[in-house]
Amino acid sequence: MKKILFIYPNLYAQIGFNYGISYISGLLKAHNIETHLLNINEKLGYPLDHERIKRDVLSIKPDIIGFSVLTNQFKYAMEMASHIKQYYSAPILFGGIHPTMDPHGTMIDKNVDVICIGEGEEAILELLQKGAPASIKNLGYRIDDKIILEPLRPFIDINKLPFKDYTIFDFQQMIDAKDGWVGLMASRGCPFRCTYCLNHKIMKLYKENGHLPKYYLRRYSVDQIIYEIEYILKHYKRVKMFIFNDDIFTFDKAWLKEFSEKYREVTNIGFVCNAHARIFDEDTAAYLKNAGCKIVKFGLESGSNRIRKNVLNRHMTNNDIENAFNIAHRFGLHTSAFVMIGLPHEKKEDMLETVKLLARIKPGRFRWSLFFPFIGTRAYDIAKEANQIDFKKIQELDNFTDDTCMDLGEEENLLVDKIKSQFCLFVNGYGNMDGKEKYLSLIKKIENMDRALWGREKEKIKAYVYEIDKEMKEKGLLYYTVKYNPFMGVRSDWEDDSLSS
Ligand code: B12
Repeated sequence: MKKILFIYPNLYAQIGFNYGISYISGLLKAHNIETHLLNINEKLGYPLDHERIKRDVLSIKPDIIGFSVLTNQFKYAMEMASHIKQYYSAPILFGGIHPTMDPHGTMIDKNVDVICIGEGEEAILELLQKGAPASIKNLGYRIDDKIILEPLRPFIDINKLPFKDYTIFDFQQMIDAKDGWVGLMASRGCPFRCTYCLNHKIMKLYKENGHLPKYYLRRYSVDQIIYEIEYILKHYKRVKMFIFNDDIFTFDKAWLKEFSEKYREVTNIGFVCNAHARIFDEDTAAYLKNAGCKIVKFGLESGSNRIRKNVLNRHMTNNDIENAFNIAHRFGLHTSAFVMIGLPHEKKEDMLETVKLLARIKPGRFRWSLFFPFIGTRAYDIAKEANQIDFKKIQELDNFTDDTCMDLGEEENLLVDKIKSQFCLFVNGYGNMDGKEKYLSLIKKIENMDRALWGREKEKIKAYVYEIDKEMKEKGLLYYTVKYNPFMGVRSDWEDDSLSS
């Protein structure tokens, strides 16, 4: 029986269930292929330990080793591949989003024998059945020094795939490590083409191979998702929350209506999902509320229409955004807003428009990230053309929450650091929140600080803000404060700590 060993580098970043590996493993097992996984994650007890990996590889003796690689993890995948090549000769294959976004960049590394571009289920099955990559669609390989990229096959019919293989992961360990939060995906794809995301690139790649983008957005039937939820609740314990990672869970209203009726019948565990401000109405809010949605998340990304339009290719007005949040709040839904700072071409006034928009819509919580130029995306090209990427720093970052690799100029870089460190303060000060005066006077002081003074004062200011927040809490006034993780601001009137992640 053929045997594959998957390796999933997930180091120094958010713990995650890799849906891609679980779908592929489900299909391979259905074809009597043995699958194994090394989930390299220091938080789950498997740090980057090459000796341990060597012991596992030599005891499993796979016919092929398949890495699932995101861009932030590429450097670790390459490091592991170079170590493995010293003691094991089986072909090494890199699949996942990074090789899809940068196939040639991935093949530069001679330790990578084969790459998979796009969806891997059928390609990897064919490779394990045939034994060599030539003429297998979606694969890339080398002949002598020449890199050959085979054309892409159509998007897979996800409703025909065998059930996901949950057993390849220590899934109960992951549930407990994520405090009972379980990720699900009810669809693949997104109709929008935001420049910082992967979807526009995937659609372009498949279109260049004759596969129309309209076939990209696919959804599982409601019954399939309900079956999966029942499977998880039957086989695993301590599940507190389901989180749908679909780009837009609310895209199809008929589907959502059916889901909202059937979901309540199988569980009263809450769920979290992504919606879209331009396609969010009262029906959608009602279906979510009825189904037991605990948090509905919206991508705002920037409060500047100039940046949204010219840099992010996101066509919505602040009005669209405010309407969506008002509807959600009217239906008693807890909202979450995603925003980014340090965006290409972003100026002080753009960053403050993001702060002011948050202060106006008053989401239940907001989560900020530092723009990361992912290779292969349009936003990467925009940032590169503007000479705003620090290419040394980009290699060092493991996620897009700790630090930025963008260089927007000294004044903007300093403001990015100030807002990143005191996002809640800026929203509290720029909004018509209860204690705005105190917050605003502090903001004005901060805005006038040069980098040296800011560096000296940063920690003192943290302590001072803590004192103001405490006072606000005692008076029962409304303000935002950092909660659950260091890049999330939560409204002070939000009490339900079960929604921690
Ligand atoms: C689910 C999800 C997560 C999950 C799990 C991620 C994972 N797979 O590792 C969690 C919540 C943990 C997560 C965390 C993060 N994520 Co995330 N996440 C997603 C999301 C929403 C869906 C990905 C997915 O599961 N798709 C469905 C599956 C079936 O498709 P797939 O993963 O692409 O797998 C298919 C192919 O790629 C291929 N394939 C995949 N692996 C392999 C392996 C082999 C051997 C082969 C042959 C083929 C193959 O076949 C699979 C089946 O067809 C995407 C957005 C999106 N729409 O894609 C962002 C995304 C993948 N995340 C992203 C990022 C940046 C992160 C974080 C760094 C964010 C942070 N917090 O800082 C962390 C880091 C996690 C890490 N691993 O280090 C970026 C990645 C960009 C890039 N170029 O790398 C994306 C694309 C978001 C974006 N819009 O840019 N994420």
